[in-house]
Amino acid sequence: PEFQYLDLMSHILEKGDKRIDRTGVGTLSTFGAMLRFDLSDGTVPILTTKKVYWKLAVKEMLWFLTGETNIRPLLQEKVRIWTDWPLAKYRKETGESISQQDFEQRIVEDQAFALKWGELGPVYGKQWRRWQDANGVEHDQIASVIETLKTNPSSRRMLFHGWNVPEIGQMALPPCHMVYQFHVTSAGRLNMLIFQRSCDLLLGAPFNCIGGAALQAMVAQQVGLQLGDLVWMGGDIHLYLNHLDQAREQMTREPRPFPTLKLLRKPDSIDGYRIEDFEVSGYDPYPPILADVAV
Ligand code: THF
Repeated sequence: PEFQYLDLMSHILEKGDKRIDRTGVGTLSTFGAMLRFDLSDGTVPILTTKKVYWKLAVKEMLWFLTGETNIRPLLQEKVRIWTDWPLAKYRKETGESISQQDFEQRIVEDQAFALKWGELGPVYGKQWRRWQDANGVEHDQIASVIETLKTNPSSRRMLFHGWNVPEIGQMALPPCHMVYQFHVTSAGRLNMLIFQRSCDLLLGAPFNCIGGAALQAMVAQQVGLQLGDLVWMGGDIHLYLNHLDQAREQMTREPRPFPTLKLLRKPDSIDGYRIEDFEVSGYDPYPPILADVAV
């Protein structure tokens, strides 16, 4: 299972197309690939060839589900993976060379500052829970998917989408993992597919797969289905040029079995989950691999 990820990494290292990207860092990239994880045995795709802070990824998913688009609730939960974009904007617009830590502290302590500087625009949470149509009516795509899974599970229309064309320009970053589609087998297993248009294979993909698996587990529990496959599909999949040594290091490591994930409680709705409800067992990773995120 983890070999799929490492194979993709090795393919990009060997055959990746070298280009300058939006961030100016440069990437080796390939276009179009799929990973498939069978979750039916209770396993969860948390990479073992480096330590992945899986709680950060689950907390990020819970934050998306609240419909929030401000980084303040993330920082209150000690999740710092979204700070770079508001921080870059703050530094650019004020000319201040504030440290990441000081910026984060101000976001947490000063609500007015957070409102002004912690906002990412109408990103994931907004589109998932409150997609606004031309008449101003809001659509809760998550609630719709859950409703259809309960009432018409053979539907081929069970998906939610983050790519809201007229609002792309207001987003700090347009959605990378942009479509989630659900599918129920005749045996009552819930499959889920993530389509990701752009993927930072070293730093992003491990998080995106964990967040996806957590979402799939929550939805399955809510609608009373067993877990099936998590299918991840990528468009532009890349290794940043300052991640190549890390990728080579990771590929020298022999994968261990994936850990298992258990939900300890069944909340009344998809909105009731907390990080304490997620129990991961048997996670025995290699040491962390440090890398800078391209902004
Ligand atoms: N932009 C880029 N260039 N890469 C991404 O992965 C990415 N995301 C989100 C939005 N834009 C992106 C942000 N998600 C980390 C993980 C996920 C991120 C951003 C950063 C990261 O640095 N992870 C470290 C540890 C972090 C920590 O301990 O706080 C790691 O080693 O995993 C992909 O959705």
